[in-house]
Amino acid sequence: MIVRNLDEARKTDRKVAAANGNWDSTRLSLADDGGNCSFHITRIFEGTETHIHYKNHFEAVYCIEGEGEVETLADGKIWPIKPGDIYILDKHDDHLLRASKTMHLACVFTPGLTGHENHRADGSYAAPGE
Ligand code: 9YT
Repeated sequence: MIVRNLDEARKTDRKVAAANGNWDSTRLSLADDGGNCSFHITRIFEGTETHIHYKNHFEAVYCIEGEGEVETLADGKIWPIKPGDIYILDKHDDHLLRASKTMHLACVFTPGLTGHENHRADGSYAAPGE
């Protein structure tokens, strides 16, 4: 059994900030917990646009608070996101994430992140062992 608290975790290196200042992410559960997934609470800051392309991971993203949109680059489609919505990158979708009001998101990655991954120039995270 493992129990962690978001406010406590935010005071530790479980909280990772984007190099460009667009978001922070508190990684409440990581690969070393053994679940083949990781679970994060991410804040996407108001007025930002972030290019994301998780070539090596599956991600499901549930919106708790805030407002924004996802643009899938393969088809130019805009997906408005509000509290209660989940979006699932089932095709490793290359996309832009924009927040019009700071978004609080619960994110699950498979395979799980190991801890300090930050976006590379192509919007991806390294695969495990890379
Ligand atoms: C929604 C999204 O992927 N935002 C970027 C940060 C990521 N959720 C993470 O590393 O936790």
